[in-house]
Amino acid sequence: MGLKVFISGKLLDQADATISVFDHGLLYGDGVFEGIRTYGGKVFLHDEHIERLYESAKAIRLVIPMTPAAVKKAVEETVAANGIKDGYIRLVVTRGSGELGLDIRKTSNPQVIVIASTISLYPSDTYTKGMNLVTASTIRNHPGALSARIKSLNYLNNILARIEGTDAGMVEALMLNHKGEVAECTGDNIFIVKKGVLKTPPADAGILEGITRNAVLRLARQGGYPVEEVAMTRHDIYTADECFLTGTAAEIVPVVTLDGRSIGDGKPGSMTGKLLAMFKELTVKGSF
Ligand code: PXG
Repeated sequence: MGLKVFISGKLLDQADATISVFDHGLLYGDGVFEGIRTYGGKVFLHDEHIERLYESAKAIRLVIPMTPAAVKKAVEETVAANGIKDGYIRLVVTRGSGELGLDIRKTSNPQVIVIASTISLYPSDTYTKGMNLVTASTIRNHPGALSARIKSLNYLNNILARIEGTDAGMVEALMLNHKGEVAECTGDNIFIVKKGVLKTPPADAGILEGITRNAVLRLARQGGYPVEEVAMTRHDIYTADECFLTGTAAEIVPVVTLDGRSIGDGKPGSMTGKLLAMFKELTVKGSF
């Protein structure tokens, strides 16, 4: 049996869902993607993900050969064809196949791929007890070399940092930017709470501007909580009252230690809990 996978206009059996070894998505990591969740069969913050996909594609001069509305429909059809309720979607657009060489003019047929499946969360005690983090020595890509705001198929920067986290026995790792400031984790954005103010690094700190991050900022502002997008150092995290990560897969996960320093009272914080409750309500609604 297996899954039905959408590739460039067709829903194929998983075994038949293949692309060329000459696709530059494989040869050079040349392409863009989105990781999206479904709750109760509804695609969560669908428009936001589609918008970011097209912005990433624009930044790398990749013309997606479908309209945003058609991509949205393909995602919904793939979710329905697989009977996915609470699941995870991987939406990928590759550069297409071409000659061996970097020239994008010698490629054709960008492939639009939709995989609808499930995702394994962090262990459940991560959510109740909180997560431990270490800072990776691998810094985030210099924004002048490759903007972290592009969700590209080349994740080696993040993978190298994640390996350091894994070696330290952790499920995530903190990444700094080229200025030594806090950027984000390898697949999650980071927030702190200090004296009642919710803080997260700004979009220009060399981070992926996460959809979950933006949703949490919006929920906090709607709830009347003071919010700051501000540069921060590890010292700010060590001395914060609360810390948590956000991401499509992670949702909202409390962080209780960084580099062996206990954050706040070393337990998941109350503002983190409140934001998680608001976020859960939003997942039921499906959009703002
Ligand atoms: N930073 C980075 C580097 C990411 O890759 C986030 C932040 C959070 O962004 P969103 O938009 O998800 O709130 C991400 C997202 C996976 C996987 O398969 C990775 C992400 C999301 C979903 C699945 O490992 N990263």
